[in-house]
Amino acid sequence: MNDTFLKACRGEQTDYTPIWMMRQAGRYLPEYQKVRSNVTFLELCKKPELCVEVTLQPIDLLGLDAAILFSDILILMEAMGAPLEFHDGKGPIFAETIKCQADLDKLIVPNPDETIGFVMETIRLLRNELKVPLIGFAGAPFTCATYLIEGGSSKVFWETKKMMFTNPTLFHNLMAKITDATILYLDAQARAGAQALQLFDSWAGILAPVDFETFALPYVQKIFSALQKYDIPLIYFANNGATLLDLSVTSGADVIGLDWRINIRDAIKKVGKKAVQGNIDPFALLLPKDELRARIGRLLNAAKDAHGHIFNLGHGIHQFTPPDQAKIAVDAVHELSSK
Ligand code: 1CP
Repeated sequence: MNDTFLKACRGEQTDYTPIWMMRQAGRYLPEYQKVRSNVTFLELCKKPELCVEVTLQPIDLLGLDAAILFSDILILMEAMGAPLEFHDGKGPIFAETIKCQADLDKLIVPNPDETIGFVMETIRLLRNELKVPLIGFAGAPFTCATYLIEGGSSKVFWETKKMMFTNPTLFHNLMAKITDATILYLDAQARAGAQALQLFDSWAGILAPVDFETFALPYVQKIFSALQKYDIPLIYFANNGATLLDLSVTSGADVIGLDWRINIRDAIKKVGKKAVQGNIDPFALLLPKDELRARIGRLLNAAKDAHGHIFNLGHGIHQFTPPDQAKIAVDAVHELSSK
């Protein structure tokens, strides 16, 4: 068992810097496209054998140090009772958005083992196969709430901010319900065998620090506090979160994910005795080999005083990234960091 990733999360010495990539299983891999050509995305998410197959694809192809469960943050929202569709090229659609307390009352806090047991089944199957640690995940409540309020992806988040500022009670009630569901869900993932848990807060960066502190952070803290009993690394990734870093450090996570917009050396000073995960620009994978390796070398050097560094991209790998370039990055991290 390669436990380099888990050691780095705990701030222990490692022989080299471990690497995994957000969204490492997915559309940039022809092997994923092949599986996906026979099923819709939601069908794929609900078939454990196929989820196992696509989770393993990048591990074997690229030689990564951790696997992330193949699923989606919105699977839990569907289990809460929000009808979900994925349209190719358009992303997720929730036809019934949350506009008032009556809409929210229709959502339930599901028992994950009963409603989305396929996720836990995927975890159990993966643990039999994997020789690297398995990361489970969920969306952070704020990010999940934006999809339920907007009805899908958004650029301006008008409806979300309108609810925050004109009906804060409703907004907090929604956040509390998603939080309760997320705690049960991540608890079930941990019991099924997830060896680390990450909260993806993809849209936290649209918030002013004061609003992040009021409307989003308390719910992240509640989730991490409920999961402390498992003694597995907890990772918080707030995308576009450089201006929220002082607050994110108080989230209760053991590992702070960093996007590429922040200098990792500056971030490490703020993070103190916690591990950091990140943070090369996903588009830097397009650099010519020598330049990519040099850039990775500089990043490793800049992170050398971290209390644990897990190399990652600053956000998900882009769907048009050549897999060979991702492999160059993995090899470079391993070679240039080995002691
Ligand atoms: O067409 C396809 O095959 C679907 C593309 C796809 C994939 C491969 C989607 C649709 N989701 C996923 C898998 C996925 N999603 C994983 C597991 C794969 C891995 O990491 O290896 C994970 C962790 C997620 C998490 C996720 N889903 C996030 C948070 C991370 C991030 O990238 O910010 C978000 C915001 C989603 C929502 C989502 N799922 C899919 C789409 C197109 C979207 C919308 C994104 C947006 O609003 O911009």
